Amino acid sequence: MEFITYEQQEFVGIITINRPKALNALNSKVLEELDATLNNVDLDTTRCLILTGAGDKSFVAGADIGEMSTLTKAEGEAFGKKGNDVFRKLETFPIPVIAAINGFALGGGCEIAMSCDIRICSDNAVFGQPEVGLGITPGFGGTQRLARTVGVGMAKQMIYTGRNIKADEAFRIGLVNAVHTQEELMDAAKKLASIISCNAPIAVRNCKKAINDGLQVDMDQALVIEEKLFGDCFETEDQKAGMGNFLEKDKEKKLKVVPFQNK
Ligand code: DAK
Repeated sequence: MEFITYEQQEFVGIITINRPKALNALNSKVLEELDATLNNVDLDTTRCLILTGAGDKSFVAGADIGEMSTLTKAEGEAFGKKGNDVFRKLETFPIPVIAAINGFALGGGCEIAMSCDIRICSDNAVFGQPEVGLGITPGFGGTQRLARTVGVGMAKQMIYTGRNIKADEAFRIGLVNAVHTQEELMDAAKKLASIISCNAPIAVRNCKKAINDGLQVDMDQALVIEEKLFGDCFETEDQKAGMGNFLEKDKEKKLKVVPFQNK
């Protein structure tokens, strides 16, 4: 692939958007390659993904403004759909995805980060939805996901003003879970991914689905979703081993309940 690299480290897959000369801006090719990369993740051997950008300056500086500038209405719609489809694929991907945000996360960059389950960033990270300054609205889910992530008031302020915020403010408003130095960011992401990967994969997947699906409906329906996914864990090797180890008071095993089945 030209713009995406994929690396597997034990149960963790690391996807890097690799277009540093354009600050990893998302053109059609990047979106297509990202889609293909997700399609090729081996879900039998991968329990968590990390998404990051190449270089030390930018995670993703948005959709490619050069490519977008000449689009017709129909082409703009097709480009928007391509982005929305791949962002939604990330959001609903069966296993957790951690965004390791190593610099600019503007426009589509902020939006792709919000499609991930967990966001951590480096101290030089900058977030924003500058689209109104370009004469467009956030088009890859920004108006929806930012409001759900940081609350309506703060999302409206960021989107209407187009003002960028730095890492410390992103942390304060809950856009990211943690801020690390640039040097420490990837190790922190890998550590988090590794902790997640040591837990029962079926349970982790079902938690992601329960949280995501439950947020779309009212509480009564949400609890039904939770019940189903809770029930789904029973009779799995994970559940038998996890509870069995506890009852046997096998502390060694309790800390590391392996091997888990992955499906
Ligand atoms: N697109 C294309 N190229 C970009 C880019 C971008 N978004 N951001 C940076 N680059 C390129 C620059 O053109 C430059 O290329 P060369 O001139 O070297 O060839 C190179 O990356 C380095 O950038 P700078 O020289 O500008 O670097 P600085 O450190 O001075 O500034 C910056 C960094 C991030 C502050 C600045 O590059 C910047 O403001 N970039 C644009 C950020 C931005 O506005 N991002 C939001 C894009 S709009 C849609 C769906 C989604 C979207 C739209 C429609 N539909 C549903 C249709 C999404 C829209 C967006 O994301």
